[in-house]
Amino acid sequence: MAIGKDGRNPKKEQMDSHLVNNNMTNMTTNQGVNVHNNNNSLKAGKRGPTLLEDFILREKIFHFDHERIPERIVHARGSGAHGVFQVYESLEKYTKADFLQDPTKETPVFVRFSTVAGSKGSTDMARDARGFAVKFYTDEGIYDLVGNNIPVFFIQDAMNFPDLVHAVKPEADNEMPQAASAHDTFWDFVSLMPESAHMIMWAMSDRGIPKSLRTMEGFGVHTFRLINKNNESHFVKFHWKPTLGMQSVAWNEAQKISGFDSDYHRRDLWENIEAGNFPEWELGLQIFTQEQADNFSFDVLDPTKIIPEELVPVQLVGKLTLNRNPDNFFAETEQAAFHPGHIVPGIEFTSDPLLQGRLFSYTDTQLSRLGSTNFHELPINRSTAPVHNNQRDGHMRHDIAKGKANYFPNTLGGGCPFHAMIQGKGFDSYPEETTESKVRGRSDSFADHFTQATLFYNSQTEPEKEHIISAFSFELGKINSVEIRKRYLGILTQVDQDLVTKVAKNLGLEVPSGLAEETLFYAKQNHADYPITPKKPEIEKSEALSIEHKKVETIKTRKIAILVADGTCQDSLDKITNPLEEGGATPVLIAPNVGSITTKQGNVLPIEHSFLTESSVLYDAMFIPSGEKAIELLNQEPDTFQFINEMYRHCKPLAFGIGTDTILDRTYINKQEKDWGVVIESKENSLDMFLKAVARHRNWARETSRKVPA
Ligand code: HDE
Repeated sequence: MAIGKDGRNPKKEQMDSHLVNNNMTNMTTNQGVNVHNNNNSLKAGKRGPTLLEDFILREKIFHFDHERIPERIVHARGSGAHGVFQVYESLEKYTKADFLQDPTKETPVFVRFSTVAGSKGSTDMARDARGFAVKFYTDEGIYDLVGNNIPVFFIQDAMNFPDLVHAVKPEADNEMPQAASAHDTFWDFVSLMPESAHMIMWAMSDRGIPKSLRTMEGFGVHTFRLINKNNESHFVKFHWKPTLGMQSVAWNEAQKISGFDSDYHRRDLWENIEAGNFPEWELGLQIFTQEQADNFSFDVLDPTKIIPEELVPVQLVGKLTLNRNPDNFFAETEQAAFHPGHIVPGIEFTSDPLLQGRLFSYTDTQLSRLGSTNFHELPINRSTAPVHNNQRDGHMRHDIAKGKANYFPNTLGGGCPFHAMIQGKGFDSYPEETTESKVRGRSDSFADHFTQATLFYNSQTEPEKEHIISAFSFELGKINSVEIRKRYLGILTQVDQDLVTKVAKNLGLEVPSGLAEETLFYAKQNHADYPITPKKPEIEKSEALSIEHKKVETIKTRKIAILVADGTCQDSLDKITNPLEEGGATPVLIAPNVGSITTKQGNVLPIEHSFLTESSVLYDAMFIPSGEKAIELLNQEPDTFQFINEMYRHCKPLAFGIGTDTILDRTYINKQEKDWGVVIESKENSLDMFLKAVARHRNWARETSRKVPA
């Protein structure tokens, strides 16, 4: 059933059977009646009233009136793609899950990425966590790994989820702001919930503004279990590691991208898949035992904690490749229904109280969104493994169940469908012991809220720390309540002294002596002895937590703006664009206007992008080729300087061909300063220097050494 050696993809075949192609067809009503005039309604005379009997008009308007369904309450804004997953080696030692056994087997997948807080039409570039939901169509049924790009969560118990979401969504009275956490209700809530401190550190870091969906990590967040054939259990944390490494943008850039192209991430994903640059992630597992878990300084059931990679290394066990865009956004991406409770034999839950709450929510929410308990029959949600049971009827039932016997046990249906009786088949829950009394409360092993927030901060490079300081200063600076600002500074006093001092300075406030009274009041409701003395952490720093430390230097799929005009020198242009293309980057010509330019050598080059339609923030690097006339023309364009200065401000590589000094001298760039990201063509190795700079990408040092306005 999974993709076989013959290349057949059962999920694609299943979906293809629902495709509708209008090519060379007559227009019909939904009842299949041919329509001969789709422009005019039926009237009593050409200037008379429309007739109620016009069933063609009525049907068309009726359908249109109901085209919208409710958007997801969270993760409304999303983009999806199809692909495959393949394991490197059998994981039978740990799990009996069929799709993790055979390295020759490809399992079809559908992945949906999302922001969390914004509405369906909101910007991709909000500072937010990103959803990373993977649906595996396995031979044993659907497995959904519904994760985020941040490995921890704001809260520890599902009970707080509706409050968290109410607080971060636009405010209740005026529905502002859209897709942003920089407002009073959010910071009011998190300032009273110190358990959110660790996740807030991640959200305020560059992880909150990924460059693309292709360059972010994914995490299952909770601790899950893997169960093998002998019914032995190991704990597991799931990771997705992008093969292009992680990349993020600068906050000033993110805000501008939102204006220039609010579909920035969606477009990037779509265009790269269309171009054959298939995004890839390796599946990473942190596998550990009960004994290891018992000895950690934190509780593995607490979703606000990571397991540092130094304690349990991430084993890379397989690859996810996205290789096909959906045919129809609504039918596939919008109607996809994920659920952490969709598991297959060999993978199980733990008692993480956040996960337990999720197990109710995800089926329930599909009812208000998709309108029927039969949402599993929609093509994107259908299992490729056969489905047989006695669940029947309901709105929009598609399957036509044969026979009389719709109950179990029965004899009239020959006892079918049977229990899966063959040993090892069928889902059988791991017999975890549960002996404690019922209690509405929280374990004190969840009470250390700051050690890992500090670990995260300590693990960042200096520029990354500066970005976190700026992000807090921006977000807290945007809120109206000074009381809330002060209260949040109280939380930061527990994370890092330098961090709180710098943020307080930016807010014009004193550093408080510790947690605010209100914070303590609420925290004590969960832990009477709050704040507790934390256990000594195993490590103080983890390089895996820093994007800069883990970045992969590559020019693959980078977009390079080439500023050209009539008279651009073709040789100078080719010298850069050819090696860029060979390395997998995309050079894009940008000129004062669209249409075409004529090069110095007389070639006519088509121009699809101008300063009017493009902005520097949509590109990774830029180059201005030689050519006297072109340089003169570009010198007359104020946008040339806006483009260069902004590129420079966002710490990206810039290269200048011979003779471009008259442009360079009018920018904020100082030619005398040493900067590996500014390459002025003069030496033999300029090309190599530029390619290397594009691969290294951001010279964050500029943010402190040479601040420029743009
Ligand atoms: Fe979700 N979450 N969530 N969540 N979540 C939804 O389900 C919920 C949580 C995540 O692309 C909803 O179908 C509760 C953690 C993703 O369609 C809803 C709690 C993580 C997506 C819901 C959490 C996630 C959702 C809204 C706390 C990371 C988008 C629409 C108890 C591991 C999936 C929907 C997609 C979507 C509930 C916490 C990830 C309402 C109650 C932690 C990626 O059911």
